[in-house]
Amino acid sequence: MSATPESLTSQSPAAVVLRHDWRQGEIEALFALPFNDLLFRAHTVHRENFAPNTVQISTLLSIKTGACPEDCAYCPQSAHYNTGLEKERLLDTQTVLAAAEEAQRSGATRFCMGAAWRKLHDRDVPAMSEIIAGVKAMGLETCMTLGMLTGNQAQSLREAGLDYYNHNLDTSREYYDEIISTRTYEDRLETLRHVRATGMSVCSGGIIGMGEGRADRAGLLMELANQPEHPESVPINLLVQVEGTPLNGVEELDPFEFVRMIAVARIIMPQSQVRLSAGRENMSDELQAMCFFAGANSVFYGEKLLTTDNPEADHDRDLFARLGITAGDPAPCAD
Ligand code: SAM
Ligand code: DTB
Ligand code: SF4
Repeated sequence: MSATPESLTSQSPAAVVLRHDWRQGEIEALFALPFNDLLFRAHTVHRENFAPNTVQISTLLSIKTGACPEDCAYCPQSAHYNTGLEKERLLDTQTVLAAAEEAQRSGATRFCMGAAWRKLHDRDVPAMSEIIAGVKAMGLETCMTLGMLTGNQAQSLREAGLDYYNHNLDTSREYYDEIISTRTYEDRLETLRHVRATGMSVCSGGIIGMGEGRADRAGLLMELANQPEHPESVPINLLVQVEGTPLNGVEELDPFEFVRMIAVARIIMPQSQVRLSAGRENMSDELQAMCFFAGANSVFYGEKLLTTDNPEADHDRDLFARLGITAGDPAPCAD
């Protein structure tokens, strides 16, 4: 396969080939395209694979907040940094179910629950299973992010009804050590393999705007696309800078580079949901519209992410209306 961008994706939906052998240079060549060319290509791929005006909405809830033993340099929940965050114990099932009901009433179709844990402990599996079963019974899709999982734990969560497990690679292999020292890249890949082995859907992406270079952004996407199967959901987070974390004050990313990241993700993982994730609070409506054009078809919806702010639900409803976007499940087009 040549490294010229023209040869990288197929032209018609029937012939879409999901590649798992991307090379760094090919992905960097996509990033380097003139902006309009890149957007045109990404949007074409988007239309070939998804209804172009449908965006899936997920609502997040932090079910266990703060005091995390990991040292992720971006994270307000790490016990290594003083961010003034109020820690909370694991929420009880009824509190989580009440929040899920509220999310469903405001239109979310997936409920994502996050815990500030390095890894899931076996003692917490029954509580997680009870929560999953309760949320699932409401007719919502379920997603959890609880840190590292063993194979048996992944299987238990799957049996309880978990649809998605979120576990991010966060950045490129090369830049990773600048960001986290308490968990390896290989640890993350291992958890993803355990999740995949159960048949659950994988949600995995990363964060940009952490001072990394374009090669790292390309490297992250290459790792994601070169998994044996593409993650069904790929969250692209823009760093939310939080006072007290080591990354607070890092140079801000050029907004067009964020759009490029979405576009390249769309081209190389044509049938994955690409989620415009954290960081929307600092994005203009116009920038978000550009991300939807470039292939983003999922967002986090509701006033809060895990611990930081997200746009008001009313604002998002209004933005969707102005753009003619409908909230719904952008299942890959069959034809
Ligand atoms: N503790 C678990 C773990 O890290 O595996 C799950 C929760 S953790 C908060 C989930 C993800 O949130 C992280 O992998 C990271 O990608 C994202 N995240 C955390 N802090 C962020 C920030 N300040 N800006 C953008 N994304 C962030
Ligand atoms: C993901 O990729 N982004 C979400 C979700 N998965 C769990 C979390 C964003 C967290 C932003 C910082 C915070 O609110 O604490
Ligand atoms: Fe802990 Fe997850 Fe935050 Fe890392 S990202 S410090 S593992 S809560």
